[in-house]
Amino acid sequence: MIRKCSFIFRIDTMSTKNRRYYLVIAFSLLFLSFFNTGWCCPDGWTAYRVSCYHISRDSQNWFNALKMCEIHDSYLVHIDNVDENVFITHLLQTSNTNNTWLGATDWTVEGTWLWEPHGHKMDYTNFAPGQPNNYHTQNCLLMDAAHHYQWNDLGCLTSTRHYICERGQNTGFIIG
Ligand SMILES: [Ca+2]
Ligand SMILES: [Ca+2]
Repeated sequence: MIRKCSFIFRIDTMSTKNRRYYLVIAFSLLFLSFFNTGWCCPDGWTAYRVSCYHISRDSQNWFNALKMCEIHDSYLVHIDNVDENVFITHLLQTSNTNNTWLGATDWTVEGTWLWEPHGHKMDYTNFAPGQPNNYHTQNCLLMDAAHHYQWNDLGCLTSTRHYICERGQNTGFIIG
């Protein structure tokens, strides 16, 4: 279910000049809500900056996690900067989730990590000391409490973990 957002304007009590002024503001806000940040996430998703995040209740291998996020109109989470990394860490801690798949692999070139599924360059990293180590061929990315919520590479198919899906805000924005 999509959360509904509403606001009230009492334009009937305004002068013509003020009415015009407030209508310009209202339409500007409406425009920004569609093309910028928006204000709402669907039920069960947590808003942070321009995105909504959902921690899975199930555990899957990395590929199934990627697919499940796609089915739900989202993608396996990308962490683009330290602020988002702190937010995701806090999300895990407050939900008592020990670890989560992140949406990156070095499947194409060993040691070159990209955000999937479109292969976006990884500008920010937070690997734990000694990781990634590609132990017995590890090509998928995990954030893990056992590594103080830093990142570790893990086998994509041989491990099942919780996962976080990310989607942009605005989807399903309704005024009423
Ligand atoms: Ca690897
Ligand atoms: Ca590893």
